[in-house]
Amino acid sequence: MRIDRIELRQIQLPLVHFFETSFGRTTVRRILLLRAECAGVTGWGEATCGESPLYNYETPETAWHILSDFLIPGTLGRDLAGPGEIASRFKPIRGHNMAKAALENALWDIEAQQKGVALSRLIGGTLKEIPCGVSIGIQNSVEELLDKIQVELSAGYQRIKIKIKPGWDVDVLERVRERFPRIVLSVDANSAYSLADLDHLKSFDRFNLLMIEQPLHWNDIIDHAALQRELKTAICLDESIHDADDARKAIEAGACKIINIKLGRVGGFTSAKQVHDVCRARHVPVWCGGMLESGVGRAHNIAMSTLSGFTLPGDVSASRRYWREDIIDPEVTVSPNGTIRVPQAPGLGYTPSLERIERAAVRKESFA
Ligand code: OSB
Ligand code: MG
Repeated sequence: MRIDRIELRQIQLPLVHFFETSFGRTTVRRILLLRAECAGVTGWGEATCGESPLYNYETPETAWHILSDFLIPGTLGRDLAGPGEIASRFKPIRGHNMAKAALENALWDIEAQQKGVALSRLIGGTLKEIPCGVSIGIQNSVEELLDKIQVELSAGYQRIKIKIKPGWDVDVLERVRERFPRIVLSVDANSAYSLADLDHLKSFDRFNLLMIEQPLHWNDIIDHAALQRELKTAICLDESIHDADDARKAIEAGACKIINIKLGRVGGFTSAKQVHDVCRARHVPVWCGGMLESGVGRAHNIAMSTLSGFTLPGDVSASRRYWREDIIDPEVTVSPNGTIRVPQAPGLGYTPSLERIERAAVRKESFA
């Protein structure tokens, strides 16, 4: 495989509803899209960075820099054995996994089209339909949160995850459990607590949560292991897991019982499959996390979610929850049972609309 041309675009897309976590509120997404050409076949990738370096240190601007100054020059015109070679070739570049994933995942899209198979099948996925949950941000009031949960349950979603932070946690959970005593419910703290909050976090056990996601420091494994020893509720790690080795160490240390796999955070499909395999061998369930992706990243997440270890509903949900109009055709829809049917056409199985992408673009550069 030899890549002839790569284009980077930064697009700006307003969310239909703001999304708030313990680290802040997002109203407009700025997303870096990568388009690669290989002998007439086009593949797409998305860098899933936040607008500010709060979830991790990457932003659309750091990804642009790493891609345009290092990853793209190291890729164009070279003979590559396949998309997996991107991961090994750029291993010496430390971190910047979301930039790496944008490039590698576009090459997987190309290879799937060249082989005439669905991307899900190319990466070894078997599920034809994936179970879906939703991630609901911090709201202006508990009433608004309860209304939103009701809307998503009525749409069929199989699991509700709510964002929490100190001051928006136990009182909110009391009200949620009072109204919805039996729903499958998770919380995500995005690192808003420390071990000093141990007794407070232990009090969450009474809410019968499926998991508590990333309660402690964004790079920590050790303190999470100490916390997991004290909690009945399963800890799920998100921010702390960057590759398969992190997953192995976290599981061996007892830092979590579940792992959230995000393609961007771990650097693309090659690394994500390795994380999946480490977890599967140790009987640790995984699920696919989201980063408020556009349709391109969402399509990659759907393919990822078809691997057999993805036994829990992911944060992969319908396009309309995020965008007035998504940038792919058709948009992603969710069935009344809270599932997404996995496309079987070659490649992504969704077609990015170059016209809508160009309309949303605020920056563009081509490399050949
Ligand atoms: O921690 O899972 C997270 C969004 C932005 C940054 C971090 C996270 C999230 C989500 C949203 O939870 C999931 C989605 O709906 O895409
Ligand atoms: Mg998370």
